[in-house]
Amino acid sequence: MIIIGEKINATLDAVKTIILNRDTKSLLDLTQKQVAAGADYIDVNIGTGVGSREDEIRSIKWAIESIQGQVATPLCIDSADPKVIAAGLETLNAKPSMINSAKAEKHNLEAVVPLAAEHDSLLIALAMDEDGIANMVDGRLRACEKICNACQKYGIPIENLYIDPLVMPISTDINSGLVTLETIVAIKKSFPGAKTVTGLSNVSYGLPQRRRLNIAFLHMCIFAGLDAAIVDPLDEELTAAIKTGEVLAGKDRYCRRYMRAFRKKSQ
Ligand code: THG
Repeated sequence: MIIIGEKINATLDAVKTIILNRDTKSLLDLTQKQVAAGADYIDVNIGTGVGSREDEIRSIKWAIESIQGQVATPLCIDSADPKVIAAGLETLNAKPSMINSAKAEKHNLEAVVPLAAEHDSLLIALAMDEDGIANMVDGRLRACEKICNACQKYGIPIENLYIDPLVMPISTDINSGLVTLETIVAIKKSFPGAKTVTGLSNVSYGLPQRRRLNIAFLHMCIFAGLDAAIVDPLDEELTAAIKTGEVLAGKDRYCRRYMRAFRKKSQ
């Protein structure tokens, strides 16, 4: 499982303050903690929701300039605005990198997929199109097909594509979790080589004891074939759950990672 550390996200008040104050030290601290905890990529989302596109472009440039050079771990540029993604990619001088995200809307695909090709970046794409997020698996798969076609058109190897099946709260639609799980299975079957990624925590929105649900859902997603997750790598329960889920699903040869993580620890 590829772990994408989610903690640099300007929707969180503390992170918003770091970005608005250009607090390089705290930004690096947040990055380095996630790296030490085992993050494979660091998601960088600087959209504070208060400023203009130009503000966001300045912020993404600052964040990437501050981090790269100090940290070898690759970055995942998280923005819905292709112009902000482009500015981030231009600032990045390290490879590989990851774009988060494109979606299956024609204009968005035409803007974002070529950026992944140009910068030889991995690409996260959301299983939603002009009609939004489909309630059922077949609708989400149609969005995936548009994404795969665009990748083919612009020469993105399918192995570089990470499709997000999208997760909606089960508190508003009890079938939400199931649809995500079935979409993961269907993506792996219909688009061989394509990878899957998701943020988990939406599933438990509005319910008590969210962490329990997130971890149970993580295990189900691993069984369904999830390749990467956008999570808090500092959450030890969750990172332990990745190890237990992967070893049980036959994804940890000789139980090696499980043994390394738990051998010396007490029950
Ligand atoms: N898919 C893709 N990208 C994504 C998401 C996704 N990027 C953003 C998001 N979802 C993943 N990132 C975060 C970052 C922080 C938190 C959750 C997801 C977080 N949430 C706390 C919680 O859930 O309890 C607190 C929320 C708050 O205080 O506002 O910390 O799904 N491709």
